[in-house]
Amino acid sequence: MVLFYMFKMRSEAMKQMILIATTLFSGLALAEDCAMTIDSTDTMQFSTSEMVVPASCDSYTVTLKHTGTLPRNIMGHNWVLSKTADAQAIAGDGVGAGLNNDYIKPGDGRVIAYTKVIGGGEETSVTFDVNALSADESYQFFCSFPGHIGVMKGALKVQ
Ligand SMILES: [Cu+2]
Repeated sequence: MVLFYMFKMRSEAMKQMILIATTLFSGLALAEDCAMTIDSTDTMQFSTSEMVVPASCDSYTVTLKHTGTLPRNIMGHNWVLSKTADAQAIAGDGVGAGLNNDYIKPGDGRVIAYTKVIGGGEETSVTFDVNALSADESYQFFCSFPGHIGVMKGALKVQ
């Protein structure tokens, strides 16, 4: 009888533990879905050319890492989000704005979100409102460091 009790208690405890583990894991998975990390390199590359933002997220956080070693004034990168149709013009105006403005024209209303420009070994992040985006619109993410948008760009979808 005592043995049976012990067994029963152990299996109850095990059930509790599994329940807690499952709850923790699903909480983590939800948080992961509304955030993403993207790497950038000394060879002027982003680690992905497509990003998908779940429409179920209220906000979405992009963390940009620079895995290289070159300084931000030589091989700096940022992560900028806009409608695809606006990207080239934003990058063009960004050249004139300079590094002090992270190569983004101050107050540029076409920019949906952007990070500061970082150099090798650094990381930064930006959080934006997903409700302001539309699943029907074509969005592009890119780096506005002069000359980088040619290769450092990709599509961002909301779905
Ligand atoms: Cu860049």
